[in-house]
Order: sequence, then structure tokens, then C-alpha cells
Amino acid sequence: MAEVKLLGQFPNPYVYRVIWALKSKGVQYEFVEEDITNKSPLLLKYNPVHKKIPVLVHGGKPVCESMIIVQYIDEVWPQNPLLPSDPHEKSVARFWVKFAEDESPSIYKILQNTGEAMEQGIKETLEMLQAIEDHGLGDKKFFGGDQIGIADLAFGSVIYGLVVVQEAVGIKLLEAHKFPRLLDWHKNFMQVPVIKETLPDWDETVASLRAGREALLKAAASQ
Ligand SMILES: N[C@@H](CCC(=O)N[C@@H](CS)C(=O)NCC(=O)O)C(=O)O
Repeated sequence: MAEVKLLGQFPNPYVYRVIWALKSKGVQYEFVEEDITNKSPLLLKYNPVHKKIPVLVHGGKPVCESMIIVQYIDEVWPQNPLLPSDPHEKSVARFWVKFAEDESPSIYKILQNTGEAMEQGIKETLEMLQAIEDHGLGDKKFFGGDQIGIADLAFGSVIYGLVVVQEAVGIKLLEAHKFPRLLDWHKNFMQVPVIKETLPDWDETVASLRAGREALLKAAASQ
């Protein structure tokens, strides 16, 4: 089996999508810690376009973009499939992955701003949560049914990121009376062994996000 390396940084929600996919397949890999404020020659070589983590390197060949990496992993290691085989179910799973990619940057608007821009981020995030609540889950345990699949990994990192942002910023959007299905799903997701066992330390994650937010707001104020 060709060597597998994951270029990432703790605690990054995009990196966790890849870690969860690799773990759910039982794939052994080496984690290569990056510092995105001082990018390594390896990262610049393997992701010359976006220069972002995560990057999966399999047998010397790089794969970039977290959800493309997850799909690659699912194709190369077909055990415990993350995408359904039925074409329609597959299209539904891909729809929610795209929805997560398109809509979740609203959470960064909350983290990186104050005032009106932060309020706009809150509004967009609530709209995203409402769409998942109303149309994403139905009565299913996970997006695809009884087992976690690709849409769960996509939203797992989004919602984990949101929960940490709530704590770092001091707001509460994920309220039980507004989003009961979503919160049930989140509870189920966090109980899956592969997820539970790999989550980063909560306090460190919150502290790291707070520090990032403060640095950004300070830089913006001094401009
Ligand atoms: N769409 C990308 C997003 C990855 C991403 O934004 N990575 C950030 C860390 S949160 C990064 O490497 N940033 C470095 C930079 O922007 O220079 C994915 O899903 O992999």
C-alpha cells in the first residue's frame, strides 16, 4: 500500500473531515503538522494554487480540497462507503456537501467581525441551519440513513466549528427549541467512535479561535 501523508494543522475543521474519512476506513497515515502562517515548501509544492491545508499525499501524489480528498479516499478505500451507490441518493448527498461548502463561510463572518458584518454572518448562519433542519435530515439518524456518510463529515466539521465559535464569541445560535433535528443529529454524530475519539481538546480549540479572532480584530482596528 502506497504511503499516505496528511498535511494539516490542529485544530482545523477542514482537516478533521479528512482524518474522519481515513479513520472510518482504517487507513494508516502520517500527520504532517503545518503552520499556515509560515507555509512549508512541501505545502507550497503540493497545493500551489490555493496553498491551503488539508492536502493528502498518496504515493507521492497530492489531492487538495477537503471534500475532494474525502471522495478520493472513498474511491481508493471502498470499505465502509461514505457515498451511497444509488445514483439519486448519491446526488442528494452531493447536494448537501455543496450546500455545506457554499453556506458555511458565514460562520467565518461571525468569527472574524464585529457589528454589522458579524450580524450578517449570524443571519446567514441561521438561514443555513434552518435549511438543514427543514430539509436535510427528515427523521433519519444521519444524512444518509443509519451510518455516517459524506454529508455528515461535511456538516460535522461545520457544526463543530460553529459550536466552538459560539463559545469563543459568546453567542448561542444552535438552540434546542429552534433546531431539534439538527441537535439530535449532532449528538448522534459526536457519539460515533471515529468522531468522538479524534476530536481536538475543547479548551485548546476555543482558546486558539479566540486568539485568532483577537489578532484579526486588532489588525483591522489598526488599519
Ligand atoms: N475549501 C478548502 C478550505 C481549506 C482552508 O480554508 N484552509 C485554511 C485553514 S482554515 C488554510 O489553509 N488557509 C491558509 C491560507 O489561506 O493562506 C478545503 O475544504 O480544503
